[in-house]
Amino acid sequence: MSKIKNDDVSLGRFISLVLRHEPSAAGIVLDAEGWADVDELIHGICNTGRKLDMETLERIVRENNKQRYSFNEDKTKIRANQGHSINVVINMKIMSPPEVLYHGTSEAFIESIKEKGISKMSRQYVHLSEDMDSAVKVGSRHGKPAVLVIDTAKMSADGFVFRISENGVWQSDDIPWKYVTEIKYP
Ligand code: HQG
Repeated sequence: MSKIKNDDVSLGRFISLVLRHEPSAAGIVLDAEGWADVDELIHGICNTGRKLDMETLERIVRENNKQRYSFNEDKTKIRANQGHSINVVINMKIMSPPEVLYHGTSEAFIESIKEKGISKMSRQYVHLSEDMDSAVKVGSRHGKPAVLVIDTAKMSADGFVFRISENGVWQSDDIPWKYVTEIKYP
């Protein structure tokens, strides 16, 4: 695979911001299912002083390390696969999860999580991964990482529903502490 360019990474971050949290940063609006018009997105991003054309956007979508974005079939629309804080409906598949899933967080948040459970905070769902490494990476974004193991089998038995995004990130409603075990990350 070709090496991902620095510019693509920084453009990708901005595209995530626009498609998940703040479409107005590129002067655009999303439809109810989170889709942006591709021409509008490209023009909007160029208007911020950044350089973006269709070829670059296609490369960013194709090579993104977490496959964060999807085009519609004729590539006239684009959206983020998950991670939204704004009120759009992505319609992710409801699926039965593995016996356990992992949530990466910061050690600094543990006391509060013990008290209140794992909360969605500003996003639509709590994000969970199938492997511990991803959880460590996600947690490291917030400081010294802590990994929480979620007893998804018990949650499912208790009626909780789990969704999985197009790019394989599990999504849950708020998780009470009784389903959680902390792994101290060295
Ligand atoms: C924590 C990345 C205090 C929660 C990743 C997390 C992910 C609490 C932080 C995606 C709490 C919210 C999402 C409570 C939860 N008290 N803190 N009661 N409940 N928290 O960024 O999961 O690379 O909104 O543990 O892959 O870190 O951007 O969520 O630490 O899927 O594509 O509050 O972001 O994806 O932080 O990350 P975030 P997250 P991308």
